[in-house]
Amino acid sequence: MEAVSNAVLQWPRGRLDFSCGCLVMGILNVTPDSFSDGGQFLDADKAVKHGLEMAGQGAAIIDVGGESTRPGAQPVPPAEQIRRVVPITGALAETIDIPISIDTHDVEVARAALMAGASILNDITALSDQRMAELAAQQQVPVIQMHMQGTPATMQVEPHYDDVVTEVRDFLLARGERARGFGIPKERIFIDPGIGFGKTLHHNLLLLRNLDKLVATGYRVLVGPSRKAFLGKLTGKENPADRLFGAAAAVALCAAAGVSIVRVHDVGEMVDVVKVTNAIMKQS
Ligand code: PMM
Repeated sequence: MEAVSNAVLQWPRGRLDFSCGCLVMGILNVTPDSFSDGGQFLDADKAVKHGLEMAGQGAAIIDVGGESTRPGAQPVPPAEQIRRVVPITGALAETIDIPISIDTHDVEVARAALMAGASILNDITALSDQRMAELAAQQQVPVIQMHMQGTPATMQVEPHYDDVVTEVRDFLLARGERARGFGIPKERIFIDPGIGFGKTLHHNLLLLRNLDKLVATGYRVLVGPSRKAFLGKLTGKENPADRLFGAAAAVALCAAAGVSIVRVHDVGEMVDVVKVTNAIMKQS
């Protein structure tokens, strides 16, 4: 399959340089209830400060979200998400020159965040609402399309696949084609296997073991293993904040497998992990 050839992704409102390998996206959850950092950044000043801190630590993108998607989470109305994310997105966009992505599947939230200065759409429903695809095409912004089985409210109730790697890859390929049909060029489409979204430990491990199959689609790949439950199951660390070294192992593997972006909480540490892995992978 034809790969995205150029190392620099440029669009009217942003730029990402993949020439050194994998880049780090820093997570900024403006929510009371995210599993890993819920409640920490609800205060706008604290959230902006944390965003600036992550940019200073070497994040290439800041991902702002106003709705928790942890297992069992209920949807947050768009107006409340907008209230949470727009001031922070605006303040960050004025101060830092790295792109800001908006983590939402609601088109009103996406539109408001783009107006405030975000320039990437991160949609865990892979543009299920076609107005999201139309918005991305019209605004000429990159999109992240993630795989999920079910919805956050139900996804961890007995997830089932006959062949998780093939099913996730085929879904993402189909969504990639669909997005291109809306006029979004291939180089602006990222695909994401959705670690922890309707997946058992075994499913997550198989997906991470077979990242080369996603990379081989020719789409750029994003992976979000940070602090997730599968790391707790493997290490016995119940507190998500204690899963740093587990996440580091997964992040190194992602970078070695040719993943373009890792979505993480612990930016400073993961930037080091990625720098070392990228350098090793570049040697010939
Ligand atoms: N994970 C979470 C939220 N948004 N977006 C993408 N593209 N990929 C992910 O894996 C992903 C996401 C849940 O984690 P969080 O509550 O720590 O943000």
